[in-house]
Amino acid sequence: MTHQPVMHRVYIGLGSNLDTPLEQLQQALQHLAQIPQTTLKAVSGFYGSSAVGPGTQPDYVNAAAELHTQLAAHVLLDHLQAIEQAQGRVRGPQQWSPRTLDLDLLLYGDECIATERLTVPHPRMTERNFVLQPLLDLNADLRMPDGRAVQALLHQLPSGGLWRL
Ligand code: A4P
Ligand code: MG
Repeated sequence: MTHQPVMHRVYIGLGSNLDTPLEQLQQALQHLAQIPQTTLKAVSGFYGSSAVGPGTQPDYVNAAAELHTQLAAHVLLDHLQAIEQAQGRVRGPQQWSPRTLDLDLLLYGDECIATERLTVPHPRMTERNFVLQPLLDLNADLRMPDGRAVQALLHQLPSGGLWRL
């Protein structure tokens, strides 16, 4: 008997606000395309965004990518973190500090995951226009696992601090 591999549709949020952010994202997309058992299907537009976080920080560049993968969510997270490391991410003591590259696993099919290492959907995505707008570029009909439309969630957020590059 042959087993059909299970393919998961996954959305990744990309962000950078250090060391030529646009180039960081372009390099990250090349790395995403090389993850085993995974296909990079589509990439959103690139957006500039005002930093959410402590102190005065450089603006971010944000985007989103759609992957199709056979990897388990935690294995995919291992790959995302390896890419962050390869691109010089230094994890400071403070959350939301500036970074060369942040790769967030936003959605993994319709699954809800809550482990020590991984929370999916990403817990802050619905509060962030710099996450939701790129997702809508990829799929205007996208819904959260609980059925809420991403388009409607974006309409509820303030629209400032985000511009198309
Ligand atoms: N982790 C749990 N769930 C996930 C997930 N779904 N995807 C864990 C990725 N990682 C997940 O992340 C901390 C830990 O979260 C990881 O070890 C992983 O096991 P991190 O990347 O080391 O730390 P962080 O990114 O500083 O913290 P956090 O809380 O993930 O921050 P966010 O929510 O990612 O926010 N402003 C603008 N304009 N644009 C941005 O992109 N990004 C952030 C980071 C803040 N402000 C921003 C932006
Ligand atoms: Mg993060």
